[in-house]
Amino acid sequence: MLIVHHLNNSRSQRILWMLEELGLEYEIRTYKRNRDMSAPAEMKRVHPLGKSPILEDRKPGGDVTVLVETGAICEYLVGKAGGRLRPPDGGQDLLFYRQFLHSAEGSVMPVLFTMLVLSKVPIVGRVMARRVRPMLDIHLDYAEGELAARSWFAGNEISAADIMMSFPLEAAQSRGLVGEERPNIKRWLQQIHARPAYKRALARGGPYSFAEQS
Ligand SMILES: N[C@@H](CCC(=O)N[C@@H](CS)C(=O)NCC(=O)O)C(=O)O
Repeated sequence: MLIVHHLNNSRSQRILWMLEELGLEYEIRTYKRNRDMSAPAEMKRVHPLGKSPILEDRKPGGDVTVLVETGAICEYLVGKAGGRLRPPDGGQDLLFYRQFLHSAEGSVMPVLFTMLVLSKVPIVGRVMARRVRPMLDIHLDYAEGELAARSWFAGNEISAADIMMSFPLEAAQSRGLVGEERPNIKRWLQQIHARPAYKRALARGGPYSFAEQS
């Protein structure tokens, strides 16, 4: 049995979407962010990091696997589903897949998170956030160019790389950073939001403010 420990308005939304795309059965344990946006202490009872997402895989014999890191969880689920949502071996699509699967959390999210934290600090923080903005623009412009070349991040089929990239690009859009100058990111966001599996994940996970603007 798969159990997703799901924090509202968080990265775990991607795991719900991934599970819906794969048609795997799962249960959700829902947690609500504290006023300062941190995760509640109960999440630390499941894993010492206490961050979202956490996936538990409770095996029939009683063994339990506990996984953290969205990308690692996505790869685990791809493996469980016999390689679905992953391009075939040997081609360029698989290289794109690995690159975007990792760059979502490894490159784009750190810059976005830095901007978010700085923008909450009056005066000096906002000035610093404006300095970080060009670093984010590099990533957004790159994503725009890649999505101009093909329908999805790793070729002409959706993959787990798209699911990973959804959170940073939705967060960028909700901050007004995906305007008319980035039509391909806009089109891609509309594509993901139109998917039945994405909608099912939203219905099961509860309110998710980043999905509202495409
Ligand atoms: N790189 C990690 C980041 C995990 C993470 O920071 N999750 C956020 C939710 S979006 C969280 O739990 N924040 C609350 C906290 O740190 O207390 C992943 O992708 O799983």
